[in-house]
Amino acid sequence: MSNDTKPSTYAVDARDDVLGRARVIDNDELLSFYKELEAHSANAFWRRANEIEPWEPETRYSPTIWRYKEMRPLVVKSSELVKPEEAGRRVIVLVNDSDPGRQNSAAVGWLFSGLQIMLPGEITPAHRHTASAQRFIMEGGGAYTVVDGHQIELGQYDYVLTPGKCWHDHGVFDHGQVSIWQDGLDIPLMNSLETNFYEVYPENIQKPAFTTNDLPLVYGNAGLLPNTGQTWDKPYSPMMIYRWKETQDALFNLAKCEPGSPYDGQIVKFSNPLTGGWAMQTMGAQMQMLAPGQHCKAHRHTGNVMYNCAGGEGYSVIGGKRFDWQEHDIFCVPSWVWHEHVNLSSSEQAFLFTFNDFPVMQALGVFIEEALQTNNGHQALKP
Ligand code: GTQ
Repeated sequence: MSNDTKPSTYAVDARDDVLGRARVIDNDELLSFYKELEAHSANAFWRRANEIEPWEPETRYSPTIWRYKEMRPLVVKSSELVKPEEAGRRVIVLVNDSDPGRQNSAAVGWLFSGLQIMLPGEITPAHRHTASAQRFIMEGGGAYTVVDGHQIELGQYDYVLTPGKCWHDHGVFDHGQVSIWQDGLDIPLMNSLETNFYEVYPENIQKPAFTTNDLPLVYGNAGLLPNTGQTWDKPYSPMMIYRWKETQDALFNLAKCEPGSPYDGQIVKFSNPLTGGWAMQTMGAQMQMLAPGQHCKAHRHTGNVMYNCAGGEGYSVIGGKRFDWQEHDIFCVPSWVWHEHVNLSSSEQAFLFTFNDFPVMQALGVFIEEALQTNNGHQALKP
């Protein structure tokens, strides 16, 4: 990890004492050479080489859990203190304390996440940005989003897209209920790439321009695509929303036929029905189901993941530490950290919704995965 104040400039790891790693022993002559370089906005590579090129990914993010019983009252409180029209979006951001600069507000890696609450009759003003967004509906009813003029109704445990550059606004109908969802955005990635633009819509909200729910009605019918000259040329899924009932049915159907993944149990990816790929370009999402009593094996991979428990109770061992979770709890697994999941119930399934930055890793050819080989595939718990 980079740290400019560290006096030693090389080799902290015994593995670095080999040809091909930086092993220069500083002397007075070198130290004054470094000063000379600094005066020219330059540095000697070997002073930082072993940090800049770690043996394996070194995440700066900590595994973190945000428990709903603690978060929900805070989210509700935000709805008493500010209006969404004042806040732009009334969102409580999930912050990873180990992100030192926090300039990107990352919950983990390239992923921003927050909890958004909407009361009956409220709206979030229409806007758009380069960053892509997705939402996992945690509670409520009678809520909707409008994406580029397509109005979509939101139900509990639905997964809904707001691809980058699309106009969007949300609301809850007067007859609806208090609605809370988890937002996930690629803001940290877009800001790091210095590509994030933001625009407000000329009116407070978009007028729905199509039949309500038209996109899922047209494109969301399990393998049945319109053959009526419809052409969809956007780089994201035309379905726009994935309903909980279909997602859950898919997992139960899968479980009738397949043993599932040793690391994830039964797992489905929310995919673009036209391509079979992820639903959006920069972020992916999945739903997994752990069988009663299932204790998965540990693996690790590049890419970052936010979890949201959509039913059941269990725990995950992440980087050797145990995190107990129940419905609505949110936690993260940073890049290249060992993790394994356990369903604590002997009679009920456990469901974990996840979103990730895997599409970026895969597009760049740097999605790397490894299974734990020792201890029968389970981590030793750290005290
Ligand atoms: O509505 O796209 O949680 O722009 C934070 C920033 C949601 C959104 C958030 C956003 C959005």
